[in-house]
Amino acid sequence: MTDMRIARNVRRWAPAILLALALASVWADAPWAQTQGRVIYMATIEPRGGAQQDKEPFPQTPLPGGEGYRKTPPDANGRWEVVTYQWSPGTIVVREGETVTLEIVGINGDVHPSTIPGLVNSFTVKRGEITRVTFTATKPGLYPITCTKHTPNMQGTLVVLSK
Ligand SMILES: [Cu+2]
Repeated sequence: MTDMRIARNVRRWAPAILLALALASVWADAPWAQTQGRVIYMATIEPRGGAQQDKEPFPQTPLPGGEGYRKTPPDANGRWEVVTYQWSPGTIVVREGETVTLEIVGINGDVHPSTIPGLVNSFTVKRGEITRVTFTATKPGLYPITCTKHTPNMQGTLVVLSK
């Protein structure tokens, strides 16, 4: 090949190659490229409550240990609060043999190191990010979806229905 012919070939194919690269990068970021099977959308949430000390005295009974519950005594204005962390939804249902992707967005709590024993070894959900967990539910039963930081109660239930 002469230099002229090489130059002509580059000019001929460059637009098609650039277009293919652009499409590949778009497809790689698309949600359907990163999920398999049915997608179940979840979030980490933080229900919060509280009251004024003069209307509703601060309950002195301690909550169970771990980071799953937090109760703050009355502040300078007499307001006390209680918070916890949860999966939303707390119960998800899949069929035996079904492949699903949990797409979890971190809303509350900076980080949630988590596991679904027997199905998913470990995954981490961070605030402001999406975590996708794909698995095939091979065996019917009830599986806890456990955050190992917000113990004892940040635990959901995965129900695998038998065929
Ligand atoms: Cu957590």
